[in-house]
Amino acid sequence: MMNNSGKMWFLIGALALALPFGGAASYAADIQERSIKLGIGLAEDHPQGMGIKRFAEIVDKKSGGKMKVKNYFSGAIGDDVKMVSALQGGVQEMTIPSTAPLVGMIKEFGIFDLPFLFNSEQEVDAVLDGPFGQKMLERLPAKGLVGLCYWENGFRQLTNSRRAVTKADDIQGLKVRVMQNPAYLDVFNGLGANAVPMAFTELYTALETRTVDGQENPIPTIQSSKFNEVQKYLSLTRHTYSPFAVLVSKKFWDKLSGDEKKILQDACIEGRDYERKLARDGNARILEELKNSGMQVSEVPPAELARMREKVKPVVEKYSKEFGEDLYKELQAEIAKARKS
Ligand code: KDG
Repeated sequence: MMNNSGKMWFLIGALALALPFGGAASYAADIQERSIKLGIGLAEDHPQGMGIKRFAEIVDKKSGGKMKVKNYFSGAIGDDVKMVSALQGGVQEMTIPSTAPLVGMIKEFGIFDLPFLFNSEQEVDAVLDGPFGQKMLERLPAKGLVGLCYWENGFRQLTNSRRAVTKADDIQGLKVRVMQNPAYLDVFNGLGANAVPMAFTELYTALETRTVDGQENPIPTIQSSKFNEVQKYLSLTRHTYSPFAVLVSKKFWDKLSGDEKKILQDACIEGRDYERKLARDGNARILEELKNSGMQVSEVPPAELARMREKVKPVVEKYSKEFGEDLYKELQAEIAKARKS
């Protein structure tokens, strides 16, 4: 039978072992066996795919192996809209959609879909990880969801199979797939395209069969979804920054202890920093690989980007009113603050 001093050294030993990995010991013992179904629409080799693998490792380590995250990639358990409603129904625990499809539930999230808002990732991080981004996440519990933090989808670029787009007018008449989101529809119709709303899981086939001429997504998605196989032209428009929202089912969240919630919250932040770095470090390399794979990559001159901005001004005015002038002004103020810093 171990005497007291023996017990004391055993405890210190256990703590010393656990602490470097931010192990379970650092999260008191209020952790139960949990299985967490996490589904995404993107592929395993996308920064988001690699991010959720890292997220699962972190949760496993911090919970001493009790909280198990089971990952599903490439829309295996549904598209964004389907998975979000699965969370609301409590039949799935987590998903990480772009914020764009969330506007069907909370229209104010559309504020992130307005074009040409951000000039840099630094501005994005300051706004999303700051009070404005947090305030937006606080709108989710009323819809049966809990938003932990934002990961990076990225600045969106236009691709198509018909012609190089180097001028604003080159977009005229192109049939372009957009996310199921009214602002994206109006923006691309405003640019002269024929915008077609469609779930991400249907996009590759629609491009391959030429049901649509083009689409717009960040560079890591163009590669991991192999759009270069069915799209010849890539134009670096950076027209909209698209965030991912890391979501948890509120039905599941409300069952968790404070320690379990903290594990998921901390893992979201660590996973975020890992995923953003992967996405940003990868952009230049992937662009070279897309060029080498036969894609014709075009820069769009600042004067032509300014013409595109001008063309979508009425759309920005319409939606800034719809989402709320105060909210829009607050966002502009946060961006201006970040731009100065
Ligand atoms: O499920 C994948 C989507 O979340 C993400 O790729 C969204 O950017 C997106 C798109 O174009 O649908």
